[in-house]
Parts: sequence; C-alpha cells; structure tokens
Amino acid sequence: MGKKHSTLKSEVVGRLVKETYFSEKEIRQWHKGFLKDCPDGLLTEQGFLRIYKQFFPQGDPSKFASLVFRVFDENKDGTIEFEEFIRALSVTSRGNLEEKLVWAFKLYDVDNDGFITREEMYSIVDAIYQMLNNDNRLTIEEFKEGSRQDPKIVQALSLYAP
Ligand SMILES: [Ca+2]
Repeated sequence: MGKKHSTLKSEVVGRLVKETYFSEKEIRQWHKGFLKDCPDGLLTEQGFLRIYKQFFPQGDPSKFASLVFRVFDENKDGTIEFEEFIRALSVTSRGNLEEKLVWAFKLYDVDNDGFITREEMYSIVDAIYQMLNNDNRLTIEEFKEGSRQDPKIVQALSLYAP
C-alpha cells in the first residue's frame, strides 16, 4: 500500500488546487513534509495524538485529538490520507467563517446525525478540559494557553509550513 498513498497524483493536485486555498507549489511542499512524518502517506490516529501530546503535556489530549481526527478522516477509513489532510488544513487555517463554522459543527456533531445534542456539547467541553489539565477547572492562564496552542497545532499538523 506504501506506493499507492505516497505518490501524489496530478489529478489529486489539480482537484486540491481547485477546491482548497492552497497553490500547487504549496500542496507539493506540504506533501513532502507529510511524507517525512508519514512515509506511507497515511496519518494514523496515534500519529495524530502524538502531535497533540507535544502541545498539551500536562493534560490528556486523547479524547479531543480523537474527535478532531474523526473530522479530518472524511471517508471514515481510520487514517488521514494526504488529500483529507490538505482539505481539513485549508478550512482550519485559511477558510472563511462559514467554512470554519461548518467544520466546527462536524466536530461537535459527534455521531454525525446532523444535530448537536447537549450531551455532545458537554462531550467536547469535557475533552477540552481533559486536554488542558486534570483537575476539572481552568485558570485564566490555562484558558489563554489553550487558545494560544490552537494555531500552533494547526501549524504542527502541517508539519512544515511552506
Ligand atoms: Ca481517510
């Protein structure tokens, strides 16, 4: 399977140029970076969690990372292919408000039934608390730190920003 996912087909590049905010040059650069961390061209949930752990060493980001992973993994096959990766990154880093809201809705709608229930809302908030610390309350410093890490994670997920 290695080759299947690690080569960047020109039709994929063409589609991504049309449907995302990245240029062809950027997409090719991201692909190089992506392959450095994921030589077989697939980002696993463990790999994804490892990135989050670097940023939240005091807490437990596994629940939150797993929820975000679900949104990246559009075809629900359990791994993030390069194309899924770029699409998610395009929305989270360069998308307009509308696109970001749709993305956030998918994150909160955990069972993907088109509604955000109160339980799902709690579930996300709970995941954020677990990620930041383990004492069930946030200080102003932790709150600010969480907000500061967000763009850094987007960057780390890109692995090597062009
Ligand atoms: Ca996938």
